[in-house]
Formats: sequence, C-alpha cells, structure tokens
Amino acid sequence: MKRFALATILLTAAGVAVFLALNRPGAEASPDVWITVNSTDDSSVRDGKLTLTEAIMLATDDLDVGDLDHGECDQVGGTLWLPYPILDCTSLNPPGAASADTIVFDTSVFPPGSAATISIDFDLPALNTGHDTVDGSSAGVVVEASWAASEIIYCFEIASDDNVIKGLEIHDCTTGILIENGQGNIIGNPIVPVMKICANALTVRTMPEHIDVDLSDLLNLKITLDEAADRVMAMMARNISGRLTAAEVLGHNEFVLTKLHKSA
Ligand SMILES: [Ca+2]
Ligand SMILES: [Ca+2]
Repeated sequence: MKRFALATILLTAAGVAVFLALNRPGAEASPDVWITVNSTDDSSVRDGKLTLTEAIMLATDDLDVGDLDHGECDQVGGTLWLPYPILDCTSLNPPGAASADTIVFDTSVFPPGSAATISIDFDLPALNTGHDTVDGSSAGVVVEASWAASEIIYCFEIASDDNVIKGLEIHDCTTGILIENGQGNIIGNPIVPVMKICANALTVRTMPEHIDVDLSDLLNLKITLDEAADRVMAMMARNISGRLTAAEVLGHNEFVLTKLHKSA
C-alpha cells in the first residue's frame, strides 16, 4: 500500500512556478546563464552530454564549468572551449550561486510532441542557491523516479528563494517538488492537487484553512520523523481517495507566487 501510494502521488507540473519571497541584502543575482540539457541520463560524468543533474549542479555551484569536457561546455551559454594544448572550459560569466541560471532542454533530444523521459534513481540536486529556473516549456520532458535504488525520491527540491520549475511532467516521485523553506505563500495548481504541509505552529494556528497536514508536533518534539511521515502518507491516501485539498477547497489555482515586500 505504501509503495502504491508513493507511486501514485504525482505532482505533474505542467507549470509549477515557485517564487519564494525575498528581501534580503545581496539578493540580486547576475544575469541569466542558459544551460541546455541534452541527455536523458541522471549521471554526472564527463561524457560529452549534459544531464539535468549536471545542469542543476552547475547552477548551484556544485560543478564548475572548468570541470566540463568539450561537449558539455558547449551546452552552457557564454562559455569558451580553449583548444589544445589548454583544453579547458572557461567563462567570464559562469553559472553558479551568484548567477540567475536558466536550465532548458535540447528539443532534438526532448521533442515537444514526443516527450523524452529522464529516469532518476535518487533525488536531483537541490535548488539551494536561489534565482534559478528549470524550464521545459519549449520541449517535451518527463522526470520520473525509477525506484531502482531508493525507497524515497524527492524528484525536485527547493531550498532557497526565487526559483522556478515549469513546463515539466513529474511522475512517480515520493514528492514531485519538495519546498523545504520559504515564506507561507498561498498557491494551488490548476491541474493537480497541492497538499500543504506545515510544521510551524504559528502558521498552523493563524492559517489553518490553508494547511492539510499539521506537523507542528514534530518541531515540538512530540512525534518522531517517522510518525510525521505516517501523517503525510495518511493524508496522501485520503487525497488520492478523493479528499479535496485546502487549496482546492479555497479555489486557489495560482501556481506563480507573487513576490512579497518589493512588489506587494
Ligand atoms: Ca555529462
Ligand atoms: Ca544559479
């Protein structure tokens, strides 16, 4: 049953965009660097092709353009491959933590009318440095958990401000997009149910109509992480069985969050 529930939870993000509020010093990032994924693998190896895993690593400073081979270097905007005898990838404006990077997909590998699948064995690297975008809108991209090596797979994970994930189909993950932090923005989705989980007792108390699963007992050390996971799974099962989520009850279909402070 647990496996069935896990496999059934889909966050099919035909367009899930997340703008987490920001108003912090130094939040302005460098202009976009475009990174093009041209492989359905989920590896990070020097093989002439750039995977989604490698693209996110580049966007978040886990991988340097100087580590790429020639074929991979060509998939990153603004780079220059230095020929023999140097043989190095370089850029004056490389992707990374200080850069607002946009990851797109090569339509010859991911045709819009015939989506190609990126099958992942483990969680993709987290978007943890902010201002990055994963945009499959112009291509046909499915991100799918393989279940070959892990019992829990968070396909996408957001742990920073002002990221966007859109235009992708996300299948069979424990959680399609796990948002680890950010302010209590109100979102839903016009296509799939959005289940909201909160462990902040103040938020639960002041915004109860928005919260599907109250995990404040976890931060109050009244329940274990496993017990918290059981509560989430129980609510997932109810939602799969037809329960309306808080976002559905409230009619929240927005999936692009407005920025707070500067714009609101
Ligand atoms: Ca590669
Ligand atoms: Ca970045």
